[in-house]
Amino acid sequence: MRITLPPVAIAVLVVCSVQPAAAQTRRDAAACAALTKLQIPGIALSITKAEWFPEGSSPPAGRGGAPNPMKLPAYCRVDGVLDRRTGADGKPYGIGFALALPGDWNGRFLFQGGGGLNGSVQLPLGATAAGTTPALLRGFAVVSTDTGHTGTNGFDASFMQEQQAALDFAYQAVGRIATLAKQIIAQHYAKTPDRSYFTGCSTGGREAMLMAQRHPTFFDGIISGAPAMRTAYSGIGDEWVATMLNTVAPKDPTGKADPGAALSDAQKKAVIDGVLNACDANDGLKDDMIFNTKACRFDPKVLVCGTTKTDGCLTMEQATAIEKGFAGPRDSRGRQVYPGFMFDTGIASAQGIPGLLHGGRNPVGPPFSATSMDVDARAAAAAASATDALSATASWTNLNTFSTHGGKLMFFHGVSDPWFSALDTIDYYERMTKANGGPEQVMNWSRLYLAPGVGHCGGGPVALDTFDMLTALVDWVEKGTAPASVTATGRALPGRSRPLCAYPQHAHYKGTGDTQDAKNFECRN
Ligand SMILES: [Ca+2]
Repeated sequence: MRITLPPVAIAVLVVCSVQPAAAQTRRDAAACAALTKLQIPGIALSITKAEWFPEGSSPPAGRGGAPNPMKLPAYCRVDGVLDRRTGADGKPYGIGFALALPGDWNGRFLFQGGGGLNGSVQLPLGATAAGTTPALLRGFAVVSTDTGHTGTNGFDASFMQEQQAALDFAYQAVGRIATLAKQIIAQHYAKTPDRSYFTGCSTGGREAMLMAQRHPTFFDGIISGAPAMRTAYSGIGDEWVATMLNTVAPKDPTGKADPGAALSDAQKKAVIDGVLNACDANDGLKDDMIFNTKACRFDPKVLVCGTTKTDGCLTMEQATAIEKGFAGPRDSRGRQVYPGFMFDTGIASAQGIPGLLHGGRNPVGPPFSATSMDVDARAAAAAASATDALSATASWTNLNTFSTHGGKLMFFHGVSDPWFSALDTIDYYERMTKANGGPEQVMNWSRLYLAPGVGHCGGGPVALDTFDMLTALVDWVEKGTAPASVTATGRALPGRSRPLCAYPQHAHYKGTGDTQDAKNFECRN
């Protein structure tokens, strides 16, 4: 029997077939499923899963999940392993990754850098320096990777004993996953990405630098936050501050320092008040935020107890310990082994990795309890560290292929970061600037933004740690609009906004207008 559709039904069918939303969703869900069979010639690739999530799904919270509750757009999540193998230690290895392919793709690719020692595949979202709208929600295709090993937590270093796994973490995996992700994107959308971006903080910030340094044409725009660029040396810098404070901490009967007890809460508060007293107003406004870091000079000795002892006053020994600790370690020839740390409002923070005034705290291990340090021996060990030699990004400064290719590179660093000193990132930025033709040239493609009060990649009691650097980067890459400043807000200070200015400039209050509003501040030298 022949069925003849009435004209109305035909019209409806035609309308349905050109409805972009419905057609798009169906096509993407089917295309998503097809990715399970994806093979790329010459690559040992296993796709373990390709799952379609309709619009409105909630990502998991917690470690590796979303930073805030949010609804995701429709997307395809592809999970896979590159180079699955049995390691020299008999354990299974491979470079795990997850790639989020939005149903409504904006033509851009974003690589989400890792954290700590990696070892797990985090939710591919692209939330770093993206303000309140992660890249996936904007329509970017986003990839994340474990960089070649699985760890029991973010700091499981056992993989370092396996040669290829160590190489993968040090520098190899990110480049390979970048290439692979672009290939999968090209297969899925039948089109290569128009633009490629990389964002990351800490280890992700180091990986961001790796990309600019070792794969100068892979990415058009890169954001590197608080880069873990030479951990053998930052470890010395962290322990140095703790060691100096331990010299004035109470000791147990065996003479061992009680880590973290060097200063009372009242003394920590007195130090913060003293820092604010010396430095807060230098940016034109007393607002508990120190933007003019260059002009900040604080001498802890001003807090030494006088004839009338107050709760927060310091002994001369305590003041000296703080001063020496923050000045950073020097070897016996007087050479600075790691820069010191800046005096800022977050140095007594109890959030996340505790601030430096907490003394014995160690970002990744048991508290430091030593009361002395052989800086020469430690510096020699750092210089001999093969891991540091292979993974560090502090030395390489020639980025002329990257910049000639049109690449833009933005750095950010919290001034109160207790793990990696913002001064070390400033030092790299200045060396890199010098090596690439000076500030006038380099400001055309690379800028550094310091975030006062902000701890390691975020947090802090007086911090504006939410900023949309990703939009600024995209505009710089795609429209040529260089970002003089990026506006920052934060949950710690509702209603307040400030510009983060490109180093060496800082945000300065203009003298009139609402002191909460970023528009009443300007970038000054
Ligand atoms: Ca201020």
